Amino acid sequence: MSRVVCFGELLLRMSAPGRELLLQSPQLAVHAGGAEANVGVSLAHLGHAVAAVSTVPANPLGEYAVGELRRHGVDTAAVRRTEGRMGLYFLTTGAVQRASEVVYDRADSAFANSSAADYDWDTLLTGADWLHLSGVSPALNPAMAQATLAAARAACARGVKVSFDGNFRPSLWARWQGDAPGILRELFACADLVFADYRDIGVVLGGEFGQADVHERVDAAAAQAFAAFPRLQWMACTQRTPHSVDTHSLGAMLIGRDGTRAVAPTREMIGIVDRIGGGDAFAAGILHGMMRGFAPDKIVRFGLAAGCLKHSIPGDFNPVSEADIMALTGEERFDVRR
Ligand code: KDG
Repeated sequence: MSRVVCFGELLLRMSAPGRELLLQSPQLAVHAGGAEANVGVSLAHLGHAVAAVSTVPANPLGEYAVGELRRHGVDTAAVRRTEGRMGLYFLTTGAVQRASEVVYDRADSAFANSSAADYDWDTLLTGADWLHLSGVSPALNPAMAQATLAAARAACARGVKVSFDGNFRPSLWARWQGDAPGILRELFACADLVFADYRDIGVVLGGEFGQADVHERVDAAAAQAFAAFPRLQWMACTQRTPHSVDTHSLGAMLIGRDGTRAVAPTREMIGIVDRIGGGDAFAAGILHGMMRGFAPDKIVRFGLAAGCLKHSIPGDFNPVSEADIMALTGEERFDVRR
């Protein structure tokens, strides 16, 4: 069992029922989420000691989100309560001829209004093996960019490994015209493991990776990332090819600075129920495989199976066990309707 600290915003997801348009009928389903929290919940179900570091409003919405994390085994003692509002997002699930849509309503949330001075990393990182961060928090505003950098630097300085999921959200960066490449570069520089594909590396380092086969583009991006960031040891990513609104194929790669190159066979996913949080479930699966000392091939197959399993579960969380995921690692076709 490892000790993992996840720093990021807890959000509430408000989704239209089934395939309805948003507010087509006066009902919304509520789920707790947030990219880093999703990773934390998965890791807690996989047997790790996970602590969430965040800020929520001192009101029933904030308490609901914290309660959901606690219910899934995450330590929430370091979640601050302040004045302010809860970050929300509204989801309309896609259907034939219509893509899914996310509307953020999170500006000026209690978390977004917190700052580096609110988090004492000396205490928060005591005993931690890993700190997990994502590109969502620094995209919120300049203070959160600094707070995320402070967390990453504190972990680096204390020998705590940093896992960073690029999670590039152009709409959030655009709101304050933040220097996404500059800030993400500083975060990548602190990371031991990044979840990023060639498009993310293109944002961070500039440059194109041509029209080559997707695996070759990832190889080229990884080579560039390892050259630019001496601390970085691992880069992991999925490759998704959509076929329809509820069918796609998903593959994954794990590349190491030491020349390791593990590719998980592509899975055909049929009857997708909910793909939000699939990337977070993948990230948790990769982290779990690393913490358990699996061989690289097994790590990437496990990560991909974890991500695929999430597609069968409504909500942002993937509350499944190692055995649930292991049961899928041999399957290349994953029909969630079975
Ligand atoms: O990765 C899933 C997240 O997208 C979801 O939980 C909400 O954190 C979120 C975000 O910023 O979109």
